Amino acid sequence: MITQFLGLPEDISANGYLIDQMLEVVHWFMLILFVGWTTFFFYILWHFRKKNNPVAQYHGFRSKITTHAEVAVVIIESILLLGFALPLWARQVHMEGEPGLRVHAVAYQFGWLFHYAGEDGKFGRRDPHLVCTANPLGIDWTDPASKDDVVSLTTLKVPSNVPVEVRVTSKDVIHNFSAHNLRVATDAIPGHMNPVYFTAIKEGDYDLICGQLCGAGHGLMKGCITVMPPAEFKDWIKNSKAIPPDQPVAQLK
Ligand SMILES: [Cu+2]
Repeated sequence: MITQFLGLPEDISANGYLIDQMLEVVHWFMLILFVGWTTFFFYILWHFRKKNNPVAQYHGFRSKITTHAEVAVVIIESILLLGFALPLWARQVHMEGEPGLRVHAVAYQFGWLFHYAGEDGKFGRRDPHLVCTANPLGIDWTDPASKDDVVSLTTLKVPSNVPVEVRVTSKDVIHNFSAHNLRVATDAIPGHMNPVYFTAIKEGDYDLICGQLCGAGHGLMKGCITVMPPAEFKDWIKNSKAIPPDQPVAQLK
């Protein structure tokens, strides 16, 4: 219901409903708080109206009850945060077991690059010194593990119904990997690998956007997530080995 009301994009992730449920609970909770506080506000306006209180009281409200209430709120909120919210968050951000597919997503001004380990499941070494136009990820082609690596520009291809881990990083400034249909988002920070986990359950093409205002071309950072049948994905990986540049590029030191 809340997805329709808020205009959220279609959920195509196995766990996305948990995010939607949380959004729904938070919105209902906020509505209850809004009605409660508004009612209280008008009650106070009416209760302390001038006609009933011709002389102002300078000593104010004298009772310990407000202090007790504030302490109680702090204790309850601490229990909610430390006892429930943080353990639940920790469970959300750690995937149990190995993912079926691991991809590196590298954001740059202004676009997305995706690095797949290929059939051997091993990522080739990447070195910032090797980055050039023909080798935007700086893959070391002398590393045997890089021989079958696959690089995809703009489009992140993933198999359906397979747990995927995307390790997100950036080549320049802070970007944000925002895949709304998968209900995941994380910052792309230079020098960091931030993981997101999802299992896409519906095949098709979906939007990937940058969720951080990262420069003049921020609006151009629209990528695509293609969810495809696992067999088709396997074929694509097999037939899409990245081509090393013809001329060996001098290593800058
Ligand atoms: Cu960006």
